[in-house]
Amino acid sequence: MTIRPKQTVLRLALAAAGLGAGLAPAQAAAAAYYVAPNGDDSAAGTVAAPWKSFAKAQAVAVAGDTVYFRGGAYVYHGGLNACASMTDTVNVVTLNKSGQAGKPIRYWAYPGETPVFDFSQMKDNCRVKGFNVTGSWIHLKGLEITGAPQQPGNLLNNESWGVWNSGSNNIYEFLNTHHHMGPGLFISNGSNNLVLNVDSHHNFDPYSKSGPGQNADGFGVHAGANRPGNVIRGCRAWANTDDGYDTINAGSVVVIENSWAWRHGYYPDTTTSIPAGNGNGFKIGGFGGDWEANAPQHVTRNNVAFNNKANGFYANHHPVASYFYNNTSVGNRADFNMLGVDETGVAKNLGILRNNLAYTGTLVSNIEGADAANNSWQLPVTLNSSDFQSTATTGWDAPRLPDGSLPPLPMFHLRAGSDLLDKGVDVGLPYQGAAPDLGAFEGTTPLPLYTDLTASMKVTQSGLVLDRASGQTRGTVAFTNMSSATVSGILMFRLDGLTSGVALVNASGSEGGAPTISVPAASLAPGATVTVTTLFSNPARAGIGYTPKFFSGRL
Ligand SMILES: [Ca+2]
Ligand SMILES: [Ca+2]
Ligand SMILES: [Ca+2]
Repeated sequence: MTIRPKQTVLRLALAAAGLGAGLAPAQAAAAAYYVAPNGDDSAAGTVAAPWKSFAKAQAVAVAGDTVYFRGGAYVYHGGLNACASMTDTVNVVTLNKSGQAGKPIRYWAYPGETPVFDFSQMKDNCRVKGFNVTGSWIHLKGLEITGAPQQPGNLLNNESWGVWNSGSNNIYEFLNTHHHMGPGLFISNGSNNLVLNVDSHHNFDPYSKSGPGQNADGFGVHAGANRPGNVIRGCRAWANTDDGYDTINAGSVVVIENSWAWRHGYYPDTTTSIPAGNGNGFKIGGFGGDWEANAPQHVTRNNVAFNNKANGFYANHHPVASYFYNNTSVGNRADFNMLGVDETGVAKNLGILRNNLAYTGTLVSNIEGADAANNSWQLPVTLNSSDFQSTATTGWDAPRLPDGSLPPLPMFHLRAGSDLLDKGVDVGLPYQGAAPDLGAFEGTTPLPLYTDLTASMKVTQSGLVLDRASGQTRGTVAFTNMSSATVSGILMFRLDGLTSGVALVNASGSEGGAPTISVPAASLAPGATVTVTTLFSNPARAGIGYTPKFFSGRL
């Protein structure tokens, strides 16, 4: 039997007296509204009586407000407008109402739940924008977005889009955008947009007129001149048929950092090349081979690309040298390809490369003449698997941490004793020790590879008891191994989504904002139980809720 614990709230029978005393005088408080798949747009929009549609939420919410979407499927069968022709575009969720500076309109997943916006059932016979964000100061967080379709038999268009943006100052955070017939997230225009901790994967446009797979990038940023400040950070792109990240035709600087890209240019989840799919991890700039004046020097740093069909990092005929700092590129056809173009349209190698690490595959291509120094291929270092804590190319799609940040994985982190340590030069990025290391990850702190074994555990939580003397609340959580295999390694209990204001007093560590407790057992045989004590401080006397997760880690 497998028991998967859900969010559990253990409520204490505490008097609510005193709550609210001492609050500041009434001010124009931001409102919170709620939407649920089984809601009703004529309801009050409260947690008890949620609305049903995004459109209703947008009609009511104003700058500073937050709309929470409950978990479950929001399935769309048509767009807001009809296809005027087979080459028209229909929008499904249009966000055209802006927030204000410091007061965005937030459309967030309800804590601990996953709302899924599913466009795959649409039959509109033209292009589709799943999310059409034309407003500004909008913050989307925690949403899963999938299935923006093309229609079989209509080969008159190129891509549809999962999320399409033309506004500014928007935040796209902790989204999972996937299985679109076109890019997962596409910044067509606008400035100062932040794409933070977003996953974009398995996007494949089979019915594009330019060829199947030619247009499905994980992320595209293509805003024109005078559109500064677009940033991609902490993102992952994989198994998209075209490129992972693409900034072709971007007329302003795009910063891409702390992001990963793998397995582009193939039919998703295969190593079968899709001929029209370009297959670069990071395609940085370019204007279709043309030289253009005032081209931006993009910034690409602390990223990882591996096992892409074409290049890990590619200058794509860009007219000026972009910055490539502290990237790790492994097993690509060229790990770094700096093919640029000069004013006369002749190929010229362009790029400013420092502290990059290229390992296996073709290390460099079109590098002669580029401004490259202190990269692994230029230094008297010896690269082999013993430089790394792990060279695994699977497991990179591990679940994100509760706050949306990337999972801490050991892959391509350096091992103590590696000759790649401190071999870099100072490029203004933080570093440890005498000098920056080569590659995307600084330092040698060992990272366990954790496996989530929660599904194998029966979890039994006791009631919580308040100790009036200490003011602390005590409980126990018992984990019973329901699988037929012994569980061993570094056993860890993580409390995801702990109620705000509540602290775990006896935490032994934390990950991504979630406290952890070391499980007091070296192994757990089938049927065996281990009991962990929890101790909370709860000054606001809220109900204490969290999702228990059980992990086994290996160094
Ligand atoms: Ca592309
Ligand atoms: Ca070495
Ligand atoms: Ca260092």
